[in-house]
Amino acid sequence: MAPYKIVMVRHGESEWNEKNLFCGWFDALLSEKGKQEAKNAGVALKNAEYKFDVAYTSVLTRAQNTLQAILNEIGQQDLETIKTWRLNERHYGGLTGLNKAETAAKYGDEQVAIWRRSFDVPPPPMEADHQYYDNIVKDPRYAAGPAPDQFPKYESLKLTIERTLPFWNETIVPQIKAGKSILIAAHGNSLRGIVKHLDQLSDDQIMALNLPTGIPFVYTLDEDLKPIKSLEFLGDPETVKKAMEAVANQGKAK
Ligand code: DG2
Repeated sequence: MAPYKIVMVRHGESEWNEKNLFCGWFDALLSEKGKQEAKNAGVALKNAEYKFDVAYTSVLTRAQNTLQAILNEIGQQDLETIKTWRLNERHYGGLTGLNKAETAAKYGDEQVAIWRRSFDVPPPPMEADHQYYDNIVKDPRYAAGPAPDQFPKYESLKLTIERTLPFWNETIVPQIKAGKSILIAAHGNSLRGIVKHLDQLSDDQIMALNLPTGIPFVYTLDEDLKPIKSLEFLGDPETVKKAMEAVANQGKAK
């Protein structure tokens, strides 16, 4: 049945992306621009005549609403959808809620680049007195997991991959191999983890990848799930390039 195709998309711009705040597991909603980006993602998939058998998303509203907007556009409103915390954004720990540019002004561009893009240096932990600690830890959507003793207080990309990949391997891969057409709507860093795995990128190479909001991308995979084509965006290359640069620049002091 190979080659297989799988489509992924980072959610549209969130209200916290718009304000340039570290978001992580905080449940920010889509901004007006983000809603439009999600709709546009659906139009791009419709124009490319995509239909899906199953969709996967995180338990966070910005990813779910992006997925729903896409499904509405392609006429698959009722598509089977599996939601899991394992596709959540990486947990930004004590940085959650801080402005990225202001944090760079305080700690330096280099330190913020390490927090945002290093493979295994985590952000500082979210302590129990953090403004958003209860909001996240006591959220009933996490009753089904992660277990309290495994509930993250922070995550590096490495730690994010350690909880995303089991879901990829155990749930998504069998569906790909069964020939199912799959759409994943998730987050900048949970998707960077999947890209790193698929393309076997080194810990250094993955640092340079910044995924834009709301632009779907396609992987074409051989029978061993090795990429034949990687990261093919359904968008104008110049727009994609500018959107990626804009994401990279969010962590720089203005
Ligand atoms: C962003 C990613 O996550 O931030 O948590 O602030 O994809 O859910 O908007 P998303 C956040 P960066 O790692 O790009 O700073």
